Amino acid sequence: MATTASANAFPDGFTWGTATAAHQVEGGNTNNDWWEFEHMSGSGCTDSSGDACDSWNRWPDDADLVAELGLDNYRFSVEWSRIEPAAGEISRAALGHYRRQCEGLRERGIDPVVTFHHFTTPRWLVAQGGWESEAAVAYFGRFCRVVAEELGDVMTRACTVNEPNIVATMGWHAGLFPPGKADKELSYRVGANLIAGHRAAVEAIRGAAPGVPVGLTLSMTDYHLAPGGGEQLESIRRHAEDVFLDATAGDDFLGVQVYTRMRIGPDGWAGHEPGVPVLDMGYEFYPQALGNCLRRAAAYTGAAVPLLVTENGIGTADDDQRIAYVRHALQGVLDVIAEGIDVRGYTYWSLLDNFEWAFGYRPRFGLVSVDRTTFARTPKPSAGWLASIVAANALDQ
Ligand code: GCO
Repeated sequence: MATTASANAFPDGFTWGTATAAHQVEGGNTNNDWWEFEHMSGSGCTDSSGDACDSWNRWPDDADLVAELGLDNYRFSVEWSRIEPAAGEISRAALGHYRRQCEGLRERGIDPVVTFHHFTTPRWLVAQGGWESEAAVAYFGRFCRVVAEELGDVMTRACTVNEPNIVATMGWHAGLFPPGKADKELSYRVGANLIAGHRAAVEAIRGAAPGVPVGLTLSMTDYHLAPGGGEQLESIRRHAEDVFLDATAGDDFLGVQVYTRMRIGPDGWAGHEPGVPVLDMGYEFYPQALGNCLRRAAAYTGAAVPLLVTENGIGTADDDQRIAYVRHALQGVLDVIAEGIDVRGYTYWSLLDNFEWAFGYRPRFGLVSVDRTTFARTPKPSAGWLASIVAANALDQ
């Protein structure tokens, strides 16, 4: 890693990006499990994703926004159900759309970072058992090969599966994501299939797009011990993170995605610490979590792969609070780098206020607001603030 010129400067070559996901911004993604779940009574979803941010049509506007922020990369996902609307039936039109998106980003001097699976699974695969079935692994590997063959020469980085731990836990244990089940043992089996899917994706992408760095993007939480929570914390962390960290051996990078802390007591989550602000989604305002999780990822993996922050952000209507959160989180990144941990870049989640899954459109993670009727994009003050940090490649205090 290059050394930094001063205590608040990031290393030369440190990358700066922002991110979205197809189902959260494109609109009209009706052929996947999320669309079905959002319209299922009793699912708990507050909104339909509907038109989302109309980014299927307005992606050039999004690319312009990323360029205006001076960011060097943009992470977005491709929608499996658009590219393969039925088993084995490939839409050349959808592949062409994503290729044009990558080319458009590169024309603006922005590196396309492509996520191959970001929470959504095609309905035809769900009808065959989805990720509860090991058959999903081969289907996903085949899909990844098709996409990598099309985008291999225009994408800069490949993220295989976004937060497989969240997909398994929220869908099959908490029941807040599709298919809305509450079966812990089944969630572990789904997690194992998603891990196999990641391995199949790495092999397929490396075969079709040799030289493109490929890795997993994993949700990590800064777990803190509350009195009597020792055994619980180890068990939760083993199933929620460690088994997935184990699956990254041999990858080109590990994408670390961090939002908050959780206090764990003898009965699991031990609630919020009195006096700590609580955000829209019930998260503690805890930006220190990013540095702590980067330290744990490096320690657990033995720093075997370089780390990238592929998601960090805050769902808040208070843009000043967003700036305070990101400034503190970035200070944690600087501290970790100063300790010798290889962190290659930071990605703010998200470019746009978008469809926040079961929470709908209420949580505002975006640097840019989106009018829900006209889809007009309006950068927030935090966008200009982050742009100034990126331009200086240094923190502002
Ligand atoms: C996730 C997903 C994103 C979320 C973001 C805010 O980490 O859950 O990658 O799709 O929108 O994290 O919750």
